[in-house]
Amino acid sequence: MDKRASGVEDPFLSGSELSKNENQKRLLRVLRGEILDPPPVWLMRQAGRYLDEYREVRAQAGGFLDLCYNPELACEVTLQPIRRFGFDAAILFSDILVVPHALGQKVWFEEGHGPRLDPLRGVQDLATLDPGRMEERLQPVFATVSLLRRSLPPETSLIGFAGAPWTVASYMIEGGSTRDFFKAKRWAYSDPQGFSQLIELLVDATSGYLLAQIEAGAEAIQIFDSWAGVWPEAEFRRWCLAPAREIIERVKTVHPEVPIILFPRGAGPLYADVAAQAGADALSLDTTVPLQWAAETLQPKVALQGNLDPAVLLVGGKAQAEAVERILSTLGQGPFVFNLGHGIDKHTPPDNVTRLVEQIRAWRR
Ligand code: 1CP
Repeated sequence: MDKRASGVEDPFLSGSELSKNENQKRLLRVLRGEILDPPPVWLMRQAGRYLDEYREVRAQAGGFLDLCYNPELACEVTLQPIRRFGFDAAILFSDILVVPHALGQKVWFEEGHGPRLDPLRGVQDLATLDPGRMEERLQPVFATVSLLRRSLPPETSLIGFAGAPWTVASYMIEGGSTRDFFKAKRWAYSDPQGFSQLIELLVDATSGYLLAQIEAGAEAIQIFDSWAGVWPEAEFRRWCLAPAREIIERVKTVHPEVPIILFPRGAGPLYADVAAQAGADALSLDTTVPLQWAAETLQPKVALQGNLDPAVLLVGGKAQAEAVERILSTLGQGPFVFNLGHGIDKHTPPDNVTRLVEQIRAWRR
């Protein structure tokens, strides 16, 4: 039987029987190309400040990086949204910026300002990075992953993640968040050879980091290229698509069984090239990607994930129910994971998330 057309789950398997075989976990089944009815659901940034219980642990941890490097507390905040909402997947609690931090760059988080880094100014600063000690510095993250594998409900998949080279490089060069990416782009346009050394260093670091997460127990991987959408086509292919393809190939060479989700946010029509060329099992769609186009152009090649506007969750009610139904009725006909088009906002009322999960679980094709 064509696995893409297999439809509704076997009604004779109870939840506990399903969980005996982890190949039966609902997220993993969809990432391998099955259509599930209703689709699995998790939300980007599902652990975070919109939850009172997160804010409590966050205050207890000290700094944000202290939370990322404390396996017990990082495990606890990863589990909070699973307990509250029963999502089909948990995503490791960490941040994309632990990679530059573990490479030896100074990284800190300022209340109200987001991330800060001591910026790289050019190719001469690459010598200040120390990839040799990265894995050792990231041991607490791998400890969190193992702890999570032992703590999660048997039906919940564990997603590991990393930032894509371009997105991580942008923070390393800009020294924090930016609107225009001019420092990073100036480097890339004026010294593409030097810039490609940084990207290659990050391809190596990220591949190793993801493989170590898998070895610690991550069952699926998401690569976040949150700022992919700021480049013209040629630079998108060179600095976003090619490095993602390289990382995916390296991870798949060692662990072909672990599905990989790629989030090239803002790629627009280039999502089609990413679907055809990156080697990812699934693409996470940002909020602007047209649903029917994605269903026709992308979904025959890869599973899709997305793409509710996080702002809709601020509002709830009828606006939310209608937006969710549009996504389900279009993308739910193929291999699909319900998610947002970007991270959840800290002002989101948790009750709207409860309604969201109820609506998805009640939906049938
Ligand atoms: O004070 C706090 O509690 C800090 C808020 C916060 C949180 C909850 C930050 C700082 N990072 C995180 C966790 C996080 N970040 C997770 C794991 C939790 C989960 O998803 O449940 C993940 C997957 C990320 C990934 C991340 N960090 C991305 C890619 C996804 C995206 O949203 O685009 C990016 C760009 C970052 C950088 C970063 N770290 C933190 C902030 C506020 C930012 C974004 C800054 C910016 O917009 O430029």
